[in-house]
Amino acid sequence: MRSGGRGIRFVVVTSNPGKAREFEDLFSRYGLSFRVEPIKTPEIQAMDLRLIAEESALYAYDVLREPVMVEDAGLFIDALGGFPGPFSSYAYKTIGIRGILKLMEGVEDRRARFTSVIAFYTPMIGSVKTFAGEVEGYISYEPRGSGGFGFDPIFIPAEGDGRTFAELSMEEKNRFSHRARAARKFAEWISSIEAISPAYE
Ligand code: ITT
Repeated sequence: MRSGGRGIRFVVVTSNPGKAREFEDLFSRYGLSFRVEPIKTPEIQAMDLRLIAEESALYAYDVLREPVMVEDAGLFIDALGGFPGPFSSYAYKTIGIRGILKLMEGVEDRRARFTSVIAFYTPMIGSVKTFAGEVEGYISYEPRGSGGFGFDPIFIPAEGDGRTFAELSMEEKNRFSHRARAARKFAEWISSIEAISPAYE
């Protein structure tokens, strides 16, 4: 449980502890008031991360009846036509990192990007609000590093120094990751809500 003073109190709903840790670090700079609920929200089958995140937020609100924030993220690989993209969670659980590297064998074009869409909902704001973030990079030829989670050992951010996300500290990853970019937009917005509507809480 975190408590702070800015914006409205909300719940970060994610079953992924790696994500939760990154959000805690990212939001700590904003003094937001939130807690994490390790609930797995069902993900609808859709090609659009925004749509998936919106539906997950509505589901999470139905369960918790408090302001909720969820995130849907995905790894999009150019040479694979954007796969695994919205199916990243499924691909990670089934073929995993090794399977992705296998699909990339002999492929020279290693370009890829991570996308994050954060969706926030409470009935007071009317409809679900979303915030997106992206980071460009490359798929490595072998897994490297033990930090982070998911596909981090095979993703080399273009803005970095050649290390994979899993070779960076969380603080380094949080400087320019897809999640950091979406989280900063969300944090700025939710911090400002109080200013617009002081009676909001
Ligand atoms: P929740 O939906 O409960 O939040 P999840 O792990 O299923 O947890 P996503 O559907 O958003 O989350 O993520 C899809 C997959 O993409 C996830 O399983 C990871 O393997 C991968 N992924 C997402 N963000 C990542 C990141 O920052 N680094 C590495 N892999 C990531």
